[in-house]
Amino acid sequence: MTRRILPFLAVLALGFPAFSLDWGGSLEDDSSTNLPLSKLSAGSAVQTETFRLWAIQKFGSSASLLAKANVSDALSFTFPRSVSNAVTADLDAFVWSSGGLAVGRTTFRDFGSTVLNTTLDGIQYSFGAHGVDFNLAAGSSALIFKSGSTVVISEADLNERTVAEDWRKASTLFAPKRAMAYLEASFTTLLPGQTFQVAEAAQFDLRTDNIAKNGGTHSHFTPGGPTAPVHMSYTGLGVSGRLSGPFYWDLWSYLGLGTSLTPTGPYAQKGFDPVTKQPIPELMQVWKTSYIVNGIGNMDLTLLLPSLNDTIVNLGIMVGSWDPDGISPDQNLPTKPQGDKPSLYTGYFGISRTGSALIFNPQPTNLVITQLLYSFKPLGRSKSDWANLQMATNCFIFVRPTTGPIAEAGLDPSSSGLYLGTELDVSFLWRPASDWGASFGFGFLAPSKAMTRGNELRFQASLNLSF
Ligand SMILES: [Ca+2]
Repeated sequence: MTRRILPFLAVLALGFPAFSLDWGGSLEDDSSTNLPLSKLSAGSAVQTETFRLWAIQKFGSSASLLAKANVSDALSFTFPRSVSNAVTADLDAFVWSSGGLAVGRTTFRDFGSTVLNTTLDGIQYSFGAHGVDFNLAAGSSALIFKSGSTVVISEADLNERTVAEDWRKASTLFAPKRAMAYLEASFTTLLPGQTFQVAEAAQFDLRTDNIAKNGGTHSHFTPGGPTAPVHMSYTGLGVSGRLSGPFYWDLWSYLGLGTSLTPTGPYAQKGFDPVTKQPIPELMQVWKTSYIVNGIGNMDLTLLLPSLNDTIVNLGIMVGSWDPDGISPDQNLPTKPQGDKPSLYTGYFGISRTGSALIFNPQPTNLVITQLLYSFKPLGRSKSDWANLQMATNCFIFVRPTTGPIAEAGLDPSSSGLYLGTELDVSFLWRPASDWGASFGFGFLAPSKAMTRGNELRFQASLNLSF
């Protein structure tokens, strides 16, 4: 619900004139409890309070400036009695838009919302010509807080996340800087009811400090040395639309090509010679250019029955490519055996990370994730506020196409099982009025014997108040 009466404080904070400014906010309490059933004492709980504020200022008939910010406090409990607290704040949007042009901070998404789905500062422009809709975007992650960034590609991204944020030290707040670009063309008139899409998404590592260079030396034993840059380009194709009657489909895939560096050549085990008692000198390895070829494919079949209590049934299958040696560019591991030939990386990773299950959310690397969703409004015909209670059941089945590793801990390395587990999530969402809503959900994960983790249960409840 929006408010047009503007309190004095918000005028000061945002500096906008009071007329034609719309603003609102929300307070959300979210509690979740994770319980490994074989060892309840290893359970954990998180209670998060999030305060969101948004404002939109209109200029004339088509231009507007939108600002969105959030402050969040997460209180984590690990049984039996360890408590930690983390406060984060972020500017989620600050974007001026007019017609098809948007300039500023906003969400950048590819047509499958999987390879690229993150907040960036930049420019987006969409326009249509001769039955083709174009969407062009370019942005930078240089000023995005790492706490809110979904981009984890290189070793530098992982290292940055281990550095505690300190508000007095700007360098600890931001994720490694990157430039990203996205081009998309949608053809809507080739076949009736069908949209064909081609897209190109790219990201370039723009770090200058502590970055490895082709031919540079690498010490296997000294941490904190230069790490490899990762540059990627993804080319996508998609088709979506109505198949027949209430049946819809959405099919897309991406081929990723990129470059990185791998430490190559032999290195001595650092230590002492047992005979001479002298330290064995470390042989430095040499960084060499290495290549990345990966891919992801997705198919969704959807049944939409709005007249039958808003029933939605969706079958989704996502497949991500794998790597026979399981090494990814974020590890910067030397070639095995320690030869001169740099690694070829073939496991899937996107520009941003993805996930949708409540408990088990591995990146789709060396995985086939099958998802069956059934959603409806059980009391949809009721005349009361309960009419918009929505229930959604999600079943996920995780299978790896090869016996190699996946992009998630908890796999038994000695197991050759391909089936990894099933998760069932059930959620209820109720928004009786525009200014408040509540949700409750639970998930049950049953991993297979190929996983070292046992059955897990998770509960999640949230209450949202809008003003
Ligand atoms: Ca490889």
